[in-house]
Amino acid sequence: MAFRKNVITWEPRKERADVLLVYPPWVVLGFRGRLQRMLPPLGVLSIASCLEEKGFEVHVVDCHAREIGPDRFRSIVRRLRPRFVGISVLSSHYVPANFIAQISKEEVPDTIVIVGGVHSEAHPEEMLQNPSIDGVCRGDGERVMTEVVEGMPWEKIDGLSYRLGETVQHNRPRPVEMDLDRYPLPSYHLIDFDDYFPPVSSYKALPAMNVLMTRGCPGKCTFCNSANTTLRSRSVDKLMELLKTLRYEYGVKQIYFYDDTFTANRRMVKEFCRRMVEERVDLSWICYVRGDMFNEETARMLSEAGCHQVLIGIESGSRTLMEAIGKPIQHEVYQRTVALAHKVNIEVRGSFIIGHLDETKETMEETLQFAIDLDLDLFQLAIMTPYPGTQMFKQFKAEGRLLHEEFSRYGQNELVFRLNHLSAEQILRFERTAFRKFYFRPGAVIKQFKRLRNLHTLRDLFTTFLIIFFERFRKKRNVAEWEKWLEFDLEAVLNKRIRLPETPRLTFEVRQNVEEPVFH
Ligand code: B12
Ligand code: SF4
Repeated sequence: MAFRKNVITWEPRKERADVLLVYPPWVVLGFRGRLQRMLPPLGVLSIASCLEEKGFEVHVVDCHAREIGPDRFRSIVRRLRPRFVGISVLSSHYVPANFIAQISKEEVPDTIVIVGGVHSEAHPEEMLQNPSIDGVCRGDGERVMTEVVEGMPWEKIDGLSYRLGETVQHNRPRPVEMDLDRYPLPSYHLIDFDDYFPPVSSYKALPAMNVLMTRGCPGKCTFCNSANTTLRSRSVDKLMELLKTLRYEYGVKQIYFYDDTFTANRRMVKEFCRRMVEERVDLSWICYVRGDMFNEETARMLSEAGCHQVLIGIESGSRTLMEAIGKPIQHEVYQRTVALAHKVNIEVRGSFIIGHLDETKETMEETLQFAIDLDLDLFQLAIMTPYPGTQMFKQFKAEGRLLHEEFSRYGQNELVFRLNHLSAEQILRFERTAFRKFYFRPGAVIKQFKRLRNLHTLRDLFTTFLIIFFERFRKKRNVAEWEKWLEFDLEAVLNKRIRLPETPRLTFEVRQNVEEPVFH
């Protein structure tokens, strides 16, 4: 059976393209970054589909996945001459995103540049200090971007921030869209599936693609942008339609659910799993779950419907530290969850964080020991990073704990704030040895060999080994061109007369259903 293959040319169909949507590169990769591979940016594809529904010509450039440097990006903009450029910004994209805006304006001076995404909406004033950025979208971008491109007067666009002289105008917040079916399905046809690959050890079959059923999370974790954001979802009907398109038109065999907490809405999960079984959609899939949102019934349903791995943010082995970050889930709950998953042949990837404010040598050892005792299949370790938009960022900034605000270095592989008891060196040293201690135990080695299913998993295992032991592996790429993204002298272009707010903003202020607008 021949499946659909998208061919991306970046040639405008008319004299100039209507919209260019850009996903910036995340350049500071470091040790863990080299293990991280990407699936498409779903926010960008969702905005694209809303614009296409209105008849606009949209192009997507994923600088990260395609490893596009500034020179190549410049030539793409020159060719497309877009009327509008939209840029998605996470904190780690901060410098390249500003550079992308500047290149776009240099090449097409009359283009309108809008940015969105969790970093921009937490720091709209900072983004608007760059004269090449015209507007900031706060919250979902589907409607905001469409209204901008349709030419609606800016003062009428809810959720938009922009410059008025040297002040920043924040329009009213846009009510959170509760029914995600009101957004068309993402425009997967705008990307080349060959550019994407799921993370190491996260798939059973290939090709793989990512999908969202819900957005938002009821959790209250102080380090997470999704904390307290309103949970909303697509209908199971629409989700099934999407999965069948990916399976039977594109030949996708593996799905990676990007929902913050896939099992948060039990009723939907039940309905979805029932439909997967009844309609015999042969896809294997994985999802994120919260340790305390998983019971025996859920485990069984997920497994029958094709789920073969769950990723759980366990975070720490220390109860005190867990309480401090707003995730007071007991050890016993995690033990039960892992056992339930294993009982139905679902693998568990446990994700942990070290470098908590009150971390000590003992608590780091507790964390590693807890991971080992849980008998996890896969182990992930990150260094605590307070991201803009989180409670933790707000608190640490107020306490003067942040060592710097160079957001390109907020990649969870270095320490960016002052701890109470340990130095950065102590954290990094522990991080290096933790991987070896976890994976090079006889039980863990046997587990990894048992996981080998095909050439891909063998290659994954080999790559991981090289990185853990030699830290030498580097993807083939034009490194010099790629690293040029960070050479941009952002400070030189920023207009510092635009004042920044005294208190940092929180993500849930824009992603939570609130009666009173918070942004005025
Ligand atoms: C899946 C996921 C991943 C995947 C894939 C990421 C990807 N590029 O899609 C993987 C595992 C690879 C990953 C990696 C990382 N991730 Co991640 N990830 C997520 C997660 C759980 C879902 C992303 C998603 O698909 N969201 C759903 C879409 C629909 O929402 P969205 O992207 O925000 O887009 C909407 C709006 O923001 C807005 N919008 C976005 N862009 C634009 C552009 C314009 C023009 C407009 C108008 C609007 C707009 O409109 C969109 C549609 O409504 C989010 C949490 C979350 N819920 O978003 C964390 C999250 C984005 N990740 C985060 C982090 C920190 C990282 C890493 C740095 C971690 C690390 N060191 O490994 C890397 C960075 C990778 C990178 N640079 O892309 C943080 C970002 C924090 C921050 N302030 O930057 C988040 C928010 C989680 C958290 N800690 O709270 N991640
Ligand atoms: S860490 Fe997980 S559970 Fe906590 S708020 Fe974020 S997505 Fe929700």
